[in-house]
Amino acid sequence: MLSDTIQAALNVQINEEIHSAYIYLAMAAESDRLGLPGFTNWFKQQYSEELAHADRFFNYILERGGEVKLTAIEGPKINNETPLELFEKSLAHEQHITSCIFKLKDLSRAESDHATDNFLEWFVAEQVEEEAATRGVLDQLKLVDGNPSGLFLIDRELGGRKFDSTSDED
Ligand code: OFO
Repeated sequence: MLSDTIQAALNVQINEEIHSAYIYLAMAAESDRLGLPGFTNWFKQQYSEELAHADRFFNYILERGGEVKLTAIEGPKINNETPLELFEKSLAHEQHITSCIFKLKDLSRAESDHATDNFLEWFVAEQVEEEAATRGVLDQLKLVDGNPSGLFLIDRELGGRKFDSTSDED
């Protein structure tokens, strides 16, 4: 049985994950506007991954006999960004999500909810991966410094990303 406090916090995280998906979907559209199909693909894969994260929280709440309470999703604030800005914002956003996960961890420990604490372990590891992948692309973008040939090569590389929903499982 989930406490009301933990249940509310997990529901907030469903909103955070769908909000993340929404942000990456906006970034995919922005990349398409920039004529970068590989970036568009990368953000679309990221969008799918975030929806899978939301699903994990959804399923966990139900598994614990809790109640899912969905709330309004804030609109993404993406407008006329450069590729570099898109990845700077992505990294800042992932760092925000990491802090959300850490706060949830602290809360589950404070409430002695060992099951939730254990459930969140997957997300702790996932956030390390998400930040590293995003930082990797950001570093490459800084290196090419807007050079069109460099951007072309990065775009080609990002076009190869494919989200594997089965690898998102335990
Ligand atoms: Fe990007 O990890 Fe979920 O939000």
